[in-house]
Amino acid sequence: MTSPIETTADDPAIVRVLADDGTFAPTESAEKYLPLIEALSDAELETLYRDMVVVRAFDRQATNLQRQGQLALWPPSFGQEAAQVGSVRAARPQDHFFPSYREHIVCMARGVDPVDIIRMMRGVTHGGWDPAKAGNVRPYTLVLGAQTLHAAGYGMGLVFDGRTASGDLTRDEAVVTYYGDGASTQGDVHEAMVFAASYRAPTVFFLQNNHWAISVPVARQSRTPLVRRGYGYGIPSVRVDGNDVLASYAVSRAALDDARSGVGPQLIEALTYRMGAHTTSDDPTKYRLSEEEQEWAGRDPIARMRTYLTGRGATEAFFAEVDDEGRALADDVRVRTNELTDITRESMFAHVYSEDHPLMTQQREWLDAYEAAIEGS
Ligand SMILES: Cc1ncc(C[n+]2csc(CCOP(=O)(O)OP(=O)(O)O)c2C)c(N)n1
Ligand SMILES: [Mg+2]
Repeated sequence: MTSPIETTADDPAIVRVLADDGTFAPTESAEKYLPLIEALSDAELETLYRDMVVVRAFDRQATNLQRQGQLALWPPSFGQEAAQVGSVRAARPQDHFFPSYREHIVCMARGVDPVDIIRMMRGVTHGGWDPAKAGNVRPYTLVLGAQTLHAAGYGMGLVFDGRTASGDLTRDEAVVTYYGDGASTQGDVHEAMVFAASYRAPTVFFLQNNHWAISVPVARQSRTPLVRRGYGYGIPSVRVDGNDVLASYAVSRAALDDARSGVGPQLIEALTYRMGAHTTSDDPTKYRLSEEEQEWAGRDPIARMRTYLTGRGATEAFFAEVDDEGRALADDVRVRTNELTDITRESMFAHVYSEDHPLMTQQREWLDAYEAAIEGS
């Protein structure tokens, strides 16, 4: 069966800079972005690679910790590193992030302690982190698409408060929100796009099309390329190879700067692939073919960037140092996860209302009685 998702001449061609094998081969649609890539220093290019390697090591460690019973659940970012790293490194310090639940490197690159992500997936925190101390990254949202409304609203607030579109790129604020191909069907996302467009909110809708919404393939829930969902709202929309970190960086940089300059919201559809399971509760061998997985393994974002950097003269010593850094971070995360203490029983009630509340008192009493009954039985 052919895919029902047919592109037409009206659709933007995919922006790609690195071919699957890592050679520098920009597509025609990538040409206008090349100056942004040429402006990157060697150190900045190395950071893009380093981020991808480090988060993959972290992600593998977290998956193992779940398997060892240390975490309730883990949503892997395996395979989606380039889309995420490119976009977060394209942002400016004053920007704001409204992630979904898989954007581990977005959090880490902005200063979130990876153990704070672990804490959430272990179920030993009621919060997450303080966005003001963590690069303006808001906590994860597991309710599909809800974060896009928060991001649209935050962008509207920036407009109302005059914190954007002054013409100063170093100060004007912008917002990025991440969501998936499955979430793109959610009503919330469409409402967010209506409001963001109407108010010219400086919000970038970063859609990671990883081709699967748990066991549902993207082809089943859309008859058109997802990038077109932006057109109906008058939102400039672009399709990028999400496994190409340079392309992801460049389109994100341009979209964010357009957004903060007063153009209004932007949509980026990053074509990538969820190389692992949806979460540790999922078994993808039940619903997808290994041929497909193999095909995407050939487009691994890390291998691609490594080949590119090697061609530019990066040494084996550099790659070994980055691998060591990944291992050290994974070790540190394991040690600190094993040291985490369980949440106190009292904190279940303490953080619901700012003051004592009769409902909480009632529930605490109920639990006391229940536990006493169990002990007595
Ligand atoms: C409103 C809502 N409906 C359903 C779910 C259950 N659910 C969790 S993840 C998921 C699939 C999401 O797929 P996608 O948006 O493509 O993101 P991905 O997991 O692939 O990153 C579903 C249906 C949910 N969390 N929230
Ligand atoms: Mg998906």
